[in-house]
Amino acid sequence: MGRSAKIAIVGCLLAIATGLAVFTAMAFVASTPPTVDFATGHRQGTPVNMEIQTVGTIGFGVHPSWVSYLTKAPDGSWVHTTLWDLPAHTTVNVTILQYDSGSPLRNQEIGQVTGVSADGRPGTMLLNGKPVSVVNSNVGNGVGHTFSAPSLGINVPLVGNSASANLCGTAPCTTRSPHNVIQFSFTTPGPGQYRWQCFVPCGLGYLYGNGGPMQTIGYMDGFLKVVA
Ligand SMILES: [Cu+2]
Repeated sequence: MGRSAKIAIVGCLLAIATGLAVFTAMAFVASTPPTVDFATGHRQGTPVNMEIQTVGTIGFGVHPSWVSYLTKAPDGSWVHTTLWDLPAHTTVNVTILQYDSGSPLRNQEIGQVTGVSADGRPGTMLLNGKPVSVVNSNVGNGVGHTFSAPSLGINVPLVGNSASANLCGTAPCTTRSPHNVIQFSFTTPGPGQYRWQCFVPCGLGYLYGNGGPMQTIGYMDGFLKVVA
């Protein structure tokens, strides 16, 4: 093989390697969900009002069959993400629209409401307007997901809808579909990154239900990015 042929082959290999590196980097950047900003422009002493939803199937993107959370941005649009910038030492009033079905919990402990309050009562959420402190998932429609932030002591069980109802299959869901409204408040700590996630093994089709969406930021886990 002549010298110029060798140079051409090396050049080709180098071009392929560079292409792969760029492709991998782009795929990584593109797969990181956006962060919804509730911190910029926040007036100190006022609460942050936040609306999120849980769906049984996201219905679009690379994993259309996966369960997911979505977040309503301050401009009113629904964003497929679980990452939020929040101001420190601030009351956050959360409304969760739960569009998924549920099942009995394997661990009854996560049927308890902890680390949040409703109507000034600690350890309480409002389920369709009624105060609830613990959910017995063995009756009714069970629990579909939880909103849990272990380092903040937060756990909120999200009661399911009847699986035989005509449940929403493509997000963002609207309140025309069957849903439960869960409301609670908590106070953000000082600046830092605080993991939150669902603790129901809801990753259907994955080992023990704990793979897939349970392991993927933007679906069943995310971060409270608390800023000063
Ligand atoms: Cu879940």
